[in-house]
Amino acid sequence: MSFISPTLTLLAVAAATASTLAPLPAVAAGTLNGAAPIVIGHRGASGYRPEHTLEAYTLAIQQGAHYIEPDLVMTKDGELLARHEPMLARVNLDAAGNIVLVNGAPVINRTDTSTNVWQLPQYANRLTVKTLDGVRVAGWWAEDFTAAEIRSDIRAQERLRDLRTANNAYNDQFVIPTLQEVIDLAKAKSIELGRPIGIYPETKHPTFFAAHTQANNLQSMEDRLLQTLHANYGNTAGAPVYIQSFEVSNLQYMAPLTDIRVVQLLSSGGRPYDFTVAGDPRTYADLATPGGLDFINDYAQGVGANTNLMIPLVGGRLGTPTTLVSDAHAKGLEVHGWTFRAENIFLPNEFDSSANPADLGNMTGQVQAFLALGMDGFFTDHPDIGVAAVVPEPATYALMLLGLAAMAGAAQRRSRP
Ligand SMILES: [Ca+2]
Ligand SMILES: [Ca+2]
Repeated sequence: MSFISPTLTLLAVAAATASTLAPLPAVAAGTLNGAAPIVIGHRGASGYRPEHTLEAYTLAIQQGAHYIEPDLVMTKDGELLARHEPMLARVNLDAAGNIVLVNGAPVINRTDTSTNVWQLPQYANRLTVKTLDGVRVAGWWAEDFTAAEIRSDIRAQERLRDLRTANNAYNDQFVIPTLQEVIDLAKAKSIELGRPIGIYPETKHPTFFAAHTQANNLQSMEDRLLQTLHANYGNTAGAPVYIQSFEVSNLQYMAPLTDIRVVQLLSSGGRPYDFTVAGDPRTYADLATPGGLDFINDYAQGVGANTNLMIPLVGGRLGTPTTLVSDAHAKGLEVHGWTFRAENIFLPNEFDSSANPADLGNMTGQVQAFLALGMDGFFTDHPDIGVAAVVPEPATYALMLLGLAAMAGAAQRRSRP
């Protein structure tokens, strides 16, 4: 008969197990409203499926993402479609700005081509060079196609075709969804799973698309977005929706027209393109200062910050955290970080698992370094890893301890003669 009581044994097992788990304290308490951080499926579960497809969004939801993120571009007829860039496929330019031809054929850009349009002979003559936010870019452009053409003829391809090679197996199968289809998916899954699935739409290149809608007498991207969101969710701050943009003036335009939450994206370098056009010298770095956050607080409820603005990289590794999260919280602004990707090529080097850039490393460690600052949510290409990296809520821990008690009891019974 052992002197060690079953209760003590249980506690010892629980303590030993807990010490091997992620550190618990104060992470959730560090968020602005004390809630658990939200996991945003960045372009869907884009680590596993071609981005911005219903299949990628569905997988993100299955993996536990709280929000799914459609980037929005516009078609010739003013429809909002989910794509990362207006270019459905992009081709390379030479130094003089001319399309590179090899054996008479243009050469696709291997990180900015997300559909098969470049392989469709009927659209070969729509390859066009344009100026996008001040940069010459060649490709097939969403605004040069009707929504019907894109949906009937064009299919998604893996954008990172040389890194996420397994995802190429899904090429040429999935349609390019409309915003309404993304909303319909989120709503259907919310009912099916009994938990709210939000959407986090981004207006892509607002200045660029304002020129398109004005030239073609179309409803603006912003009016179309708000009309769609209000029709589906109502005009309410309680809608499971955040609207995001890298530009400022289109958020300032929308904010007084809606109660839906607005998030100002902050990049690690440069300035909002509408500031460039307007001659406003402020940079994203300026907007990330306390004074800049005061300015943002006039129209937004949060900031979507590049990870480098929270913890800069030093020699490829995480350096000393900035005060951005606490500064934003002091203004009442949420902070959502981007982008957490599990492949070694994207991870700070201390979290790499090997020298292979495509291997998955320790994204959990990276995420937890940012959660420790009180980050309120984050965009990730790997929602399954992101969800697991968020510290379990107390209720989950109670269940885990009950499970451990059962295991300890079973072990004791087995050890009896
Ligand atoms: Ca985005
Ligand atoms: Ca790395």
